[in-house]
Amino acid sequence: MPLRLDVVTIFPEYLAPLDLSLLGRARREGLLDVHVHDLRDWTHDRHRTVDDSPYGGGAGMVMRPEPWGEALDEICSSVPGRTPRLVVPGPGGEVFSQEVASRLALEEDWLVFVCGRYEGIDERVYDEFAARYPLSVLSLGDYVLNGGEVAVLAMTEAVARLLPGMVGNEASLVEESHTGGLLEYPVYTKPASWRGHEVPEVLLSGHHGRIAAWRQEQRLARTAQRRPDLMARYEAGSEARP
Ligand code: 6GU
Repeated sequence: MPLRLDVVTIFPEYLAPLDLSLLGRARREGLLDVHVHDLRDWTHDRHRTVDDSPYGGGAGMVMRPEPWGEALDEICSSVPGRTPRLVVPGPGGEVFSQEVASRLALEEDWLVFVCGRYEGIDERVYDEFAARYPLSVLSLGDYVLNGGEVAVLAMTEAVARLLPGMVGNEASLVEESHTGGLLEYPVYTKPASWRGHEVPEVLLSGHHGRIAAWRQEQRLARTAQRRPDLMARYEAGSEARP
């Protein structure tokens, strides 16, 4: 069964890249079944209004609950016998990591992405649907985007490449899983000398043991330099392991 993805947004054209490249291939190969919906299709006024000013005052606009309620009622009940997980992208969520991506790819068969805009969606929409469906709030990291659409693109790409049956992913995923929480080593190809920059000698040596040791050193040095947070976790982990 393909992984079904529904995306509800007021900017369906933002999701056009879902047809491209890796994601497009996953769709063509029948591993992904993507449905993008315009939230305004569930409004009933001539201006197709989806937002209003916040109760209690304050800046900006809040998405009204009624269009979300009708859209999610219809979409979430559209496949008889199946229940989706709702995914709400937002800076206030659990951080989306490789582990979360892997869990979604391996354990879920239907995700409904709820893309908020403006200052957010009326909280009662979450109260209503969290009581009826599993729901995850997921953040890309500690910065603020204008809406969930770009986050959906990032998350769906991270998930799609992990789907069982995605051709070409077997070898590269095994390699990735072997990096054990460290950053990747640097890679080089021909020519051996370019603009005065040389490929490290060890890589030309043909000595597989020395090459593997050099790559591991590079991983450790890079991780310590760029991601001290990952390095601390790696060191804690290697102490815990015998
Ligand atoms: Cl998932 N959504 C929005 N709106 N901003 C974000 C984010 C998500 N992740 C980081 N910033």
